[in-house]
Amino acid sequence: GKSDVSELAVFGGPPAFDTPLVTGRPSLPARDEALRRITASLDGRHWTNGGPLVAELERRFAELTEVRHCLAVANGTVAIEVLARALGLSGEVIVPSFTYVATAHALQWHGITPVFCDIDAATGNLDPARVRALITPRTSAIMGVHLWGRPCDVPALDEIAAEHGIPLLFDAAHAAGCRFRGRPVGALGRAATFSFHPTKAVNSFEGGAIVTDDDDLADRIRAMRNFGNDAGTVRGVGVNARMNEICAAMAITSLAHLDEVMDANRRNHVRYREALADVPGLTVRVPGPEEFNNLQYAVVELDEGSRDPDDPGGPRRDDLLAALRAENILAQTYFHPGCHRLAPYRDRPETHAPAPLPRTESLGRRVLVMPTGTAVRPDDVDRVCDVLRLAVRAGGRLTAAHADH
Ligand code: T4K
Repeated sequence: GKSDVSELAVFGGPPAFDTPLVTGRPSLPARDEALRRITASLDGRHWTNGGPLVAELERRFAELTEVRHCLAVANGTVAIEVLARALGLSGEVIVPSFTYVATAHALQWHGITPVFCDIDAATGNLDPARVRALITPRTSAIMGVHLWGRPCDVPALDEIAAEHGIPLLFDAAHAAGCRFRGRPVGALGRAATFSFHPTKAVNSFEGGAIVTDDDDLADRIRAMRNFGNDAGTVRGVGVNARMNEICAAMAITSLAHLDEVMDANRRNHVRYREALADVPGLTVRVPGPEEFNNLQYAVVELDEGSRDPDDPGGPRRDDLLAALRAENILAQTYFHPGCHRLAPYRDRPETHAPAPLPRTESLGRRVLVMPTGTAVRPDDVDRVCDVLRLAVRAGGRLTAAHADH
């Protein structure tokens, strides 16, 4: 690993990695097992429309999530869309701005206004006090995001939803395998949606799921993802939001090896924490006391002071990001600058004017989401941390250097 600031690629040294070390590289813990299931499906010639593998995936995921129903769909975005339609949501839904834009677009796509709510900086999740302040007669639901797998403050959000007689929903895209007070996060709220995108702990090329204990809601979702048709019973309008069998084969295999992926994530997370413990101004975000986190997101946070653009000495996130990328370390800045700053929301005051979002904006400027997963080895993590340590030590010189790039 690098040991002197002058070795940094941003100052002309050779990059730490010859090929890009990527945040989001999918884990593939059991390639041959996946291929066996895929081959069997090809030979079985039942490739979608309620095939045996989707049924098996739904059974396994419902069991893992300790819910009565799991409805597998094409991806985590359409999962939110179908859930919103099945619940008949309209008007406004309160969501965090500090999330991936899919959460907002899935609602906006159906004419529902996402009302962006600020977060509790300590958790990155919806701040219940801010949620309460944003409820209007047009609010039809609250959708929390278990951001980076960290469960929301469910009891507080539940109380607000109950007071107003509206459903509490969760976008649990990051949180497969995560638990809150011992319970799987999918069992919390009226319903939850998951993503099985390659960047997630459970992946299926493309895929998603909606989980709920509500029998009638499950029936409506089962029909709506299949043109309104639930095994011959037509229940009105629907679309094709189905998951195909090949994706189900991948999801089943990924789910069967989720513990291995979480173990690899944990090994890397421990390494990030140990290797960065002595680096001033950086903190590796850690799970809360009441949760089990799949650690699919390894998040390094710059302390508040260090983001001051006028502080010549302190490291700034964008400087560290440039230094990392010069080394072929493709850290991400999830989720900066926040959905409320993205088109079309930035030009639509009704989505965020009610309240400024200072904590969303502050956290978004101070986080680096680092490479992890089974494709990243602990000694890769050590080399990444050597670069971070030297980049922080370079301080203001880094700003000057990368400004030239
Ligand atoms: N709700 C939340 C809170 C979400 O975070 C997401 C998705 C959703 C809902 C919607 O679920 P899906 O409809 O996606 O199932 C990536 C993912 O595309 C996105 O699924 C994910 N959240 C988001 C947080 O991350 P980008 O814009 O960063 O994608 P991209 O193409 O830059 O990929 C990220 C990195 O991963 C790249 O550096 C390369 C690497 N990668 C990616 C893919 C797809 C691979 O190495 N192999 C791959 O196959 O959004």
